[in-house]
Amino acid sequence: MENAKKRILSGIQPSGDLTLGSYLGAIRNWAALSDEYDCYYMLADLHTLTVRQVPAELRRHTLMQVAAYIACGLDPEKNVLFIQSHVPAHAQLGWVLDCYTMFGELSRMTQFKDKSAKNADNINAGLFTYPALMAADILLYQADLVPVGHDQKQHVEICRDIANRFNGLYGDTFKIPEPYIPPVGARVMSLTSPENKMSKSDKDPGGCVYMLEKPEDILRKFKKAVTDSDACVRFDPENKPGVSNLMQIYAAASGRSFAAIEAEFSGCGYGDFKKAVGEAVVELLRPIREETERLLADKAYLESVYRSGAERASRAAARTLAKVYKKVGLLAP
Ligand code: ATP
Ligand code: LTN
Repeated sequence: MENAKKRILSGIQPSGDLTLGSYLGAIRNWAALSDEYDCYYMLADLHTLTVRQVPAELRRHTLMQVAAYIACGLDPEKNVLFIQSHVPAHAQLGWVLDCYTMFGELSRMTQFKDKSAKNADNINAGLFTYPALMAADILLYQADLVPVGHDQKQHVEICRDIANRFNGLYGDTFKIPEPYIPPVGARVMSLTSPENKMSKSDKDPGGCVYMLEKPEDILRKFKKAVTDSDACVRFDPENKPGVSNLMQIYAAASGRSFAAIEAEFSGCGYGDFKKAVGEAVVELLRPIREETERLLADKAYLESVYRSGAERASRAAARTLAKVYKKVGLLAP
């Protein structure tokens, strides 16, 4: 067998500055998987075009995200790090899969409903067919596992449905992937509106902690985080969403259990608790920020990483695309 390791693919859109949610919900878990699996981690830049981007900002975010991936511990030798638009097979398979994805199933996607409500003046076809392109991302690499946060589970499920439909029509073509949702950090919520996910495109930057943010700004945001009026540090997401979110963040940043956190702050006000969470996050992010800044000063190195990533990814993707083109009856060039 060519490669006995199971394969992983995942990606993040370079649609803004990465957040604590991107780190705890995604990248940190990716790094932990790189020894055991054959990993492909991409920057989903084509997906960002579903929402209007400022071109120069998109370029800046993309480069910064390459640096951040490496700074978070993704070794470019052990992992294939690449930019989606550098591997044309994504757009090519995306088109084919558009034709095997139903209007009805796309209409049920929560992210489509959320994003069309937020961008009512730009409900474009790409926003609607987004999951078919994401399915192409995954299926091109015959991925076994797709590590994502909770909000992306539905997209992995539709990817499985599309793959099963295609396999049913043409025989075994795609590996059916499984979502992999990490137990800790799968849902980091906004600090100002804890019922919403912390999201890099959030209009309220106060709710969001950015991975490259200065320590004093991080501490200030935690100080202002929304809690409740009962002054008791207890895990109860239903009735105490703000405090429970802070506990999840603290648990993920410090490795402490919820019971240990409750004991540590029993009888204290929220002030001490928020300060401790803020400080733990500052220490968690400090080495990442410093390393990202160092890498951003070395553009030639970053370029060599994403170029070699695109070459390696293209080789794997080309095999699946050729198989699909042949199966659907496109004449070989
Ligand atoms: P956007 O605001 O552009 O939609 P986002 O910040 O919500 O972006 P994505 O790029 O959609 O983040 O997500 C990248 C990965 O990180 C996905 O696997 C997603 O599930 C995970 N992720 C993002 N935000 C969080 C969060 N707040 N908690 C846990 N996981 C998250
Ligand atoms: N839709 C994802 C980003 C994404 C992705 C993927 C994740 C694009 N393609 C393939 C996993 C696998 C998002 O918005 N977070």
